[in-house]
Amino acid sequence: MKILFLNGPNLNLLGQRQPDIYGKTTLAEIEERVRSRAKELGAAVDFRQSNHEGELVTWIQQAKGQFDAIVLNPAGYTYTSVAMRDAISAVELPAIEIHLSNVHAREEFRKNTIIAAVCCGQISGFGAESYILGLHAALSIKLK
Ligand code: CA2
Repeated sequence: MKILFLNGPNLNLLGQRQPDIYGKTTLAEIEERVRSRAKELGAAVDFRQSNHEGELVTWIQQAKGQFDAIVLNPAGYTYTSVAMRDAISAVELPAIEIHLSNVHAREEFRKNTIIAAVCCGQISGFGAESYILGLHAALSIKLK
């Protein structure tokens, strides 16, 4: 079981700015936690971050045949990227949308994800643990 983790714009800043909203854990530390749990569960993970929409779209397209599922935190692109949404639809792999913060308890615009409709489900509000829950969700979908 191979799972692709994708992270959208500004998530490279995690742990350095706005710790009140996004926590003190860096993206590298989250990756380490995901890798460790995945190893225990017998899964392989690839963990990537980009600030560029096109690069994220290309990675989604290339996932076909390479990965069994995609777990993604689209960050700011959650609300704007028709291109990412179309790529997820086209690639026909199970995808899970994750967020560190509870996007439903914040500004109104953060409730309007355009990515969630092409995903199996959404995990939001558990901080770094959202990534581990995303890993579990991806594994449970494939075992169905
Ligand atoms: O809660 C999440 O995971 C978000 O996807 C994070 C996005 C935000 O636009 C979404 O509504 C919810 C923002 C990512 C920016 O990350 C930063 C990290 C540290 C400092 C500044 C931004």
